[in-house]
Amino acid sequence: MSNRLTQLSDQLKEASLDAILITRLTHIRYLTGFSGSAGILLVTSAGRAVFITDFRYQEQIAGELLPGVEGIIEPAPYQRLVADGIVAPGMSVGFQETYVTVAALEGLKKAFRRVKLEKTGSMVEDLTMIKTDSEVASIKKAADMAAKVYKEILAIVKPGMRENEVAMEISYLGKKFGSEGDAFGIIVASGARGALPHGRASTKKIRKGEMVTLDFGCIHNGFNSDMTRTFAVGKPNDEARSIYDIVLRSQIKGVAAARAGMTGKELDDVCRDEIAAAGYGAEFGHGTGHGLGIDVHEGPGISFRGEGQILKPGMVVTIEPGIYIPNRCGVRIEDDVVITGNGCRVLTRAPKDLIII
Ligand SMILES: [Mn+2]
Repeated sequence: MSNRLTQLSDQLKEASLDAILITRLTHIRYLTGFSGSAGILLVTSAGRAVFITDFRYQEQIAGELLPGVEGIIEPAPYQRLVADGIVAPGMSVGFQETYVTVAALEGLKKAFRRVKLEKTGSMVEDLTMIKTDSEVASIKKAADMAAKVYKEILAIVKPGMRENEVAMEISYLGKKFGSEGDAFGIIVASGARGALPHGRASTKKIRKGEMVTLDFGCIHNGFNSDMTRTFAVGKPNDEARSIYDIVLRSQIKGVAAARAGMTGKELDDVCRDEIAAAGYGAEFGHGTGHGLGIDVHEGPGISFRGEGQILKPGMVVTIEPGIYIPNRCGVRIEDDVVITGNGCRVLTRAPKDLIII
């Protein structure tokens, strides 16, 4: 049985639960190795891990499931757990209320009669937040792929190209360099669209003199990277250049400050204070960053709400301040970093000084 499953069983005992039902696919992959897109996992406090999926994955589970995980092919997984006596009346079984739909919960209640269903909060997330060295290595690999994509894309973007054409090139290059796919919908926001923090690539053409913000990530072993860079196509105007310098200073300060023991809010303050001091506090309306791993957005939150989120060694977080001027332009710079014993190590190895192509 893997270390993670053992830790989860221990947490179940602490929470006085007999088992936990895991339905979030990224968590299932994390705990079992299964990379397919359907299945449920039941982990018991006694250390049993039962994964149930359907016929389509019969061959796949033989190759993928980690040692100690039992694989079952069954179209009615909840009924099967009851029929096999793995879930029985009187047991308390946890479920992931953040990801279970109302309809799924109703089905679960019907199948698990006289079973006490309990919410589990962030039980699995608390495990995934602290990365092992090999998990950090996977994120680093995904970050290296993204950095390589960025280097190549700078030679491809030309005035007149559409944002979604740039997004397609990013996606293609990522896969060429070994990525399992796009970590999320690629953001390409040029000119005035740069003021949209999550401006998905559109059909807008990139024009000379505009700033372009790219936000994308690669995937390795199910672990994501997430990077943002803003560059200029031809000489940018003074305003764009000036907010670039402020965001860069803020981002560099954040990376220099990040360390174990500080809260997400304290790290957010470091970046936010720099931008506010330059007079753009109101134009930085989002958090400074987020945890990163099997999900693109995980704990801890690096934001004004992150008071209770304490940074610990092994956490991987993003540091991504930005300034957005409505109808004119925007700049964001984002690195992935791993929190270490005495600071942090930057995983995103790509230039941050303003590049003008
Ligand atoms: Mn991000």
